[in-house]
Amino acid sequence: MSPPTFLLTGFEPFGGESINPSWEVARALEGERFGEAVVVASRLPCCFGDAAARLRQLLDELRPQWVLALGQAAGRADFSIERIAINIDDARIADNAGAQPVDVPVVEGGPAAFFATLPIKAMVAGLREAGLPASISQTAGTFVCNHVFYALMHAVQGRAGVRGGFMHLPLLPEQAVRQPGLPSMPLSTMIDGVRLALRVAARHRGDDAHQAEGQVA
Ligand code: PCA
Repeated sequence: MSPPTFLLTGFEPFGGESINPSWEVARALEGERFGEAVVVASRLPCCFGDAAARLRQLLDELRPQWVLALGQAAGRADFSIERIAINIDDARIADNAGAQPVDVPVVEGGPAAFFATLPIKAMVAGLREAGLPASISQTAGTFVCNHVFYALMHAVQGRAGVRGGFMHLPLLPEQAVRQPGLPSMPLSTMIDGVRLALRVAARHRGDDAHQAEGQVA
């Protein structure tokens, strides 16, 4: 029997950038093993529709047991683990194919939202214990990252034992140097943190950790 798969996706660059930390991290972890689990990395286009279609194809081909999608979030300063995917595309900028949907559902007729099913609080706790800054985010935005996160959670609902989630990463220093004031994190730190988060997720059994990670508006 083939080993259980941990699918790790990243995105191609977008918004005028020439690099996207999410793909740099994913490809660095390709082939790593956590106990039984082996990481398969894949790069998604930053395009509404195509990104979700590619992800669904990967889910059908690989039948992964865990899925973590990664994305870049300029302005975020830590490992930002998303709690909730919402059924809306509302693009402030065009995607890489020039599409800019406004108030279009990701899945026509789908539920308003899905929660991540990876142990997100245990992942945050594990990162902090290792001295890496991490938090739960209550919104993945309404661009292609949320689109993929929603498509993922919609696709794996009802697939027994499959756990999915999304993590946003800060800019790389080489990106932030052109955008003064925005936080950044070195690639090696991002790789260490995502590796740790995958290990926590692959080992976790039972309910997620119980600790407050909410926000007061
Ligand atoms: N970040 C974008 C899309 C691709 C990416 O890496 C987002 O947050 O929606």
